[in-house]
Amino acid sequence: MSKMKNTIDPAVNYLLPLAKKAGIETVWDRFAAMKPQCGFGELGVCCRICWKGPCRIDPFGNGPQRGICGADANTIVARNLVRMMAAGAAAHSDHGRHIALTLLEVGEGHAPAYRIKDEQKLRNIAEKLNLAPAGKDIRQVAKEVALASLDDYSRQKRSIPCNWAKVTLTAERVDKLVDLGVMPHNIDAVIAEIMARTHVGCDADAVNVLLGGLKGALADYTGMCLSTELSDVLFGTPEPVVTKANLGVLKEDAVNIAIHGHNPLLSEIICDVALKMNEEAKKAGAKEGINIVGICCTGNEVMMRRGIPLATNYLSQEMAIITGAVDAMVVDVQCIMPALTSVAECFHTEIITTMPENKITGATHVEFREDSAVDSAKKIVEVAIEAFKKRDKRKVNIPDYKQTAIAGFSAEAIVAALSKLDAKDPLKPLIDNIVNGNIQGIALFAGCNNTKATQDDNFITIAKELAKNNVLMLATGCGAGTFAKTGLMTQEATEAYAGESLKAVLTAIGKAAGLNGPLPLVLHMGSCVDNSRAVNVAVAIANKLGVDLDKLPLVASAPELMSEKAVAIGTWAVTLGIPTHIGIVPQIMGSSVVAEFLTEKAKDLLGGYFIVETNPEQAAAKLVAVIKERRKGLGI
Ligand code: NFS
Ligand code: SF4
Repeated sequence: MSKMKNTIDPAVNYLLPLAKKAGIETVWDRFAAMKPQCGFGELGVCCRICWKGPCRIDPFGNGPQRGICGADANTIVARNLVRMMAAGAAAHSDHGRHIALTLLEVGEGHAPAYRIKDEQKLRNIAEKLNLAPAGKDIRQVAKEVALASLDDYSRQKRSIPCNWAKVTLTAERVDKLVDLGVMPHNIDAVIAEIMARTHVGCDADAVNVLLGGLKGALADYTGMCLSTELSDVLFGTPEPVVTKANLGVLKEDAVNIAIHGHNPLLSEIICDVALKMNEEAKKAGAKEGINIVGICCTGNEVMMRRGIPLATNYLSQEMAIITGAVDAMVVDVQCIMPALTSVAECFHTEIITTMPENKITGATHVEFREDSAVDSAKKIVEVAIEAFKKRDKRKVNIPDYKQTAIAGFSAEAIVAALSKLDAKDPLKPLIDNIVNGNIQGIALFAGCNNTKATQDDNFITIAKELAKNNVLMLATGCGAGTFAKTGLMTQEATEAYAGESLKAVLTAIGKAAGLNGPLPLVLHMGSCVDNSRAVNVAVAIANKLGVDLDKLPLVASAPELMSEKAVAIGTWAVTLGIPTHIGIVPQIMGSSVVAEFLTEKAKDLLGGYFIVETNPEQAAAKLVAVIKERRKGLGI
């Protein structure tokens, strides 16, 4: 059997042999050392929920079929899975809570580093949340919106749905979710409920456990939705911006600061502060001053809002350090490999942790607090400049690979572009083109990279195939990183890969919007929490067509997913009625009940369902078939 390639990223392929020569271990070495991975774990049939265990179910039927307490494979698999959803929801919604609390501080006048950048958006949100903002002072509106968002973390009445879930979905979907008993009333309570019901000796009915998981996934949606929208209020709603992506964005003559993680509260301030500290960097010998680059979702956030170039996505984060040119890598929360500090030991690079609840042994910790954000940011930039002075020029190997990427397609930006074609009814041109078949459907690419797949390959293969089939594509998270690095977020990619009718529509919109050519082939919608932006667009289309989300020719794909957050996102997408492809075999196959529920029964119950397909060509074919089926259902 031929060995699977690690990656198709040329910058990574340039650096990997150098890492090997220098004896630096990377994620791919550790993956190889981990093989074969545990078969019980792969199937999800290993239980460590209590200390009578670990228990594992024999998938071949010869050994134990029940754990010591009597839990069977279905219970064990379901419990393991929904605990992942709870963790994903916790991660996203904790991020959301920080943003909402900061907005509250701004409203109360206590957070001098932050301000309301998009007042109109804040008022629109207040309107949506029925807070009657007209005539109110903007700080008062900020306070009320923040409190209404924080209510989604504290409401005790189970019969009242979360504000953000209720106001951002179609009415029909809200009713369905309430009827099914999966509408969250309180993000934190729902996460706690999942932990409680999966404690030893509680919920043992796999389908009931899964329904609890769906509620958790919707809590995840709620948290990310408020996180995205309130981030726009504080930092601005993204608009199209041209920038670059891949490791070639690092500069030999600059202090390179990589910002990595997820929460824009810190990275935004670092960007502001760095601009003012350019002279200090130059004094230290960096002719080009300070060069900020992004990694993972922090990278997406600052790319969307500021055009900061993206260095790389999840699986190649170590590679940024291996260039020898990163002076500081500043991390906050989520998707930060603990390996970074060991790689950094071989270089001068400072790994700077910033969150009290996210430290890494061997890193420098500079605590970040919203009330002293500017001081923390200054300290971080100073550490980077000091590190730059210690950089060993002989170890610098910046791969000469970077691509142009157009980012910044918030729902508002898409509507603004469309309104150039029809100012009164901006969605009309899009819907007309979906109805007449010029656009066959819409696909949202999301999620991570995973060592189990060749990095970036699934995304690119599927996207090129969908493009040929005239599918409009959106992307977030590390998937967006892939497309940015590979040049698919360009006008040239549209010319090269889009089917004729898709190309014509993208060209008409692009030209009307003053882009002097088509929109890019894949529209960059932002970080993973920004998946809610795609829901905004879908809900607007559904409402205009007078149908629910599960009727739209809309699909999602996370071809290289790995994180608990991605599991939560995929599950809410399904719960909202969206057929969702995953390209990695999920750790649920040890339970027929769970596998069947998620890939088949969910379709009757919710309209959405999971499609598991590891082969990208076949995945693309399946997604195209689903889109055709949905079109047929709509009679178009
Ligand atoms: Ni999403 Fe972003 Fe990337 Fe996956 Fe991690 S960075 S939040 S979880 S790996 S896409
Ligand atoms: Fe084993 Fe049951 Fe304990 Fe799980 S909860 S470890 S199946 S005894």
